[in-house]
Amino acid sequence: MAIEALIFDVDGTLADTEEAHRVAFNLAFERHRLGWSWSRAEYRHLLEVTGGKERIASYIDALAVSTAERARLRGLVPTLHAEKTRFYTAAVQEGSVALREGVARLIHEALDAGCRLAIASTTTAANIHALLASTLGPRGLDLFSVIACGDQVRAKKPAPDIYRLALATLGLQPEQAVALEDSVNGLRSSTGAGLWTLVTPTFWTEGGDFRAAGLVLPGLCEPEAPLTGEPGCQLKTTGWLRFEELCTFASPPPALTPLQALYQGLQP
Ligand code: XBP
Ligand code: MG
Repeated sequence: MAIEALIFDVDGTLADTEEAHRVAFNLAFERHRLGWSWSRAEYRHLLEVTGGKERIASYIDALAVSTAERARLRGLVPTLHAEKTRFYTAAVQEGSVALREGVARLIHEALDAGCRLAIASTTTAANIHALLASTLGPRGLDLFSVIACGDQVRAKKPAPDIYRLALATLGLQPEQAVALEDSVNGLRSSTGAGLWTLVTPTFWTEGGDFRAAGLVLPGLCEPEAPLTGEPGCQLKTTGWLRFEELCTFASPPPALTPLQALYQGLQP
């Protein structure tokens, strides 16, 4: 079945955003004089919880504080997260976050081939709009037919809900689309929705159990900076992943019947 849509995760897949998120969280904590500051190592662990509000709440639940203090801190979560989102979108709008290598190229190859684009992300619409506008220009948002994100679903990744919402809104079956992810939570979500998934891990997610992925690559890469050892290791034609080859991975041509194989073998 032909691939009719690419469904992109955002954080870690479209762009390596988690350092900017980490800094924004810490700025919000500082603004509220909480004395919290998430290190890179701590944040890498905290990323096991998807969703910024849920991440702050899980951090609070692990604090050694009284029940009353925990309740007070829990009451701050929406305000803290809104503040964090303001810091994050401001940083993105200043151009501090770039798309990962090969993402813009793959997006335009897919569009040129008549393939639609969608997003399935845990982050907020505000963050996505800021990122697409700052990296793909004022019409960046218009390149995507569907943006499924944040609180649109009750159960966030690794639940499959956000990918199911994206597929339903696209009007497609899982076999007609491909998911692109960076994390184990994301992979569990996309495969839970029945999607063949390409995983391109980052520092924040590398070393995860990606066995359910259809393909794992360090990145999409570019002609001028091809993947080491490619083509020939996993890729067949070029040292960067082209839309056409991605489709052959996700939706391989049907196996030849014995007669077809015989006939093909007879071709000069
Ligand atoms: C990754 C997440 C998000 C971001 C922070 O989302 O889990 O929570 O870490 O963004 P994705 P928010 O599904 O795009 O990988 O604070 O807006 O949640
Ligand atoms: Mg991600």
